[in-house]
Amino acid sequence: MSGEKTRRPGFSTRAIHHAYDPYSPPGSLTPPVYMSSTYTFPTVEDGAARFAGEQPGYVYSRVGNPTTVLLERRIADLEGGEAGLVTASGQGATTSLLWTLLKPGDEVIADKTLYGCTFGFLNHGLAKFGVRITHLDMTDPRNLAAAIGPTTRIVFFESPANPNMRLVDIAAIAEIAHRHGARVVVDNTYCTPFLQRPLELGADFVVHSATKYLGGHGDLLAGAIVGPRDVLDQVRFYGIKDMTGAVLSSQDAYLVLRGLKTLSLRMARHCDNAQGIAELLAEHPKVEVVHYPGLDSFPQRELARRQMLRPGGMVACELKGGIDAGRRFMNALRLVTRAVSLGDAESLAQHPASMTHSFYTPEERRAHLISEGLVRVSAGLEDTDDLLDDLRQALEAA
Ligand code: 4LM
Repeated sequence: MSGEKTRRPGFSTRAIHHAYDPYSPPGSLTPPVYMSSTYTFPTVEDGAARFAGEQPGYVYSRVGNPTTVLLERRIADLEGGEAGLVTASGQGATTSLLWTLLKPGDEVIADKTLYGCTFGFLNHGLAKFGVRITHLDMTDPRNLAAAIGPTTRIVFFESPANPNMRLVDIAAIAEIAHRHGARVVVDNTYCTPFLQRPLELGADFVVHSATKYLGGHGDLLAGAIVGPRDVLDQVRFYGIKDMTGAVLSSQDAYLVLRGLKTLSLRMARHCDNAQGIAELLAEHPKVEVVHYPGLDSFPQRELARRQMLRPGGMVACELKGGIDAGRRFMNALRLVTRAVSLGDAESLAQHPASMTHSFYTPEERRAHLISEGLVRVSAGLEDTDDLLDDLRQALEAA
């Protein structure tokens, strides 16, 4: 039509509509869940052509299913990447990608603080097969510039880091890594593409635990990778098909598609609740320190403003009485629920040193900046006042 501009739809619209036509027969408003492990070939020749990649179409759900492919397209679109790939868990995303990209003799440089099982995979998994793992404090990009070498293939980090909320300057790290021919992988689980889009800042790959905010309801495990199509094809046809088999089921893919529809609304509420929680904790006499990018006291506040839309839904703190006070505090919680994981409707509290980061030895936790007394709270979607009342009474009991 004359004069009509084509404007790219906004984030929330794309999270609901991208890559699905509800008018396609039979006119189902929501996308169907394809529950089929395998697909038919009209002739042997057609089957051979599909296996050879010469004919479009599905062959077997370990390498693709229409429901999981829709989710892949939607997550890739939201992250601003060329292609997406979904996996059975966040762990499946990281392992499938790195098994594909690395070989013995390569080096991975990772930030000091990583989710416990990612740390375990690198140091107890990849290292066993001749990949060198180096941990650096990437909050200062100069540390990467000093350490990166000719065998460095991958630079890997989370921002904010789980559980201590340290931020990494994605653009600065990507610039250094690319100068040396290394690829940058960012675990964007804590932010989701609604709050932070690492590919737009120069990263090469994003990985997710879609178990968390993307799914959003604590009822599934899922993961995702976003990046260049040629590499993700290798991850699909080698990393997942042959190495990990970490395939997402179509039913769980459907649930993540459903979760994505409300992602922007939920993230806004998670951020509101986390800000309220962080401010309450910061003012409380029993609290030693609060780590939350939305507080003026947060040392990397300026970087948070630059690369995150809002400060996110995760808060970490330490009580004045150390881990004993932290245990009393967590055991006194009534509404905030004691559990690992994050990004659910329910607010969750956990103790990283004895739970999510117990894969590290106590010495490793010290070296990797994970304090024994740290308490982690995932702000849920409840009414802020109810959460604050619960935290206040638990702090009194601590
Ligand atoms: C937790 N986290 O912290 P699956 N990347 C990040 C994560 O936080 C996690 C994964 C990957 C927690 C689980 C118990 C930054 C998980 C791994 O759990 O495999 O979907 O994601 O509480």
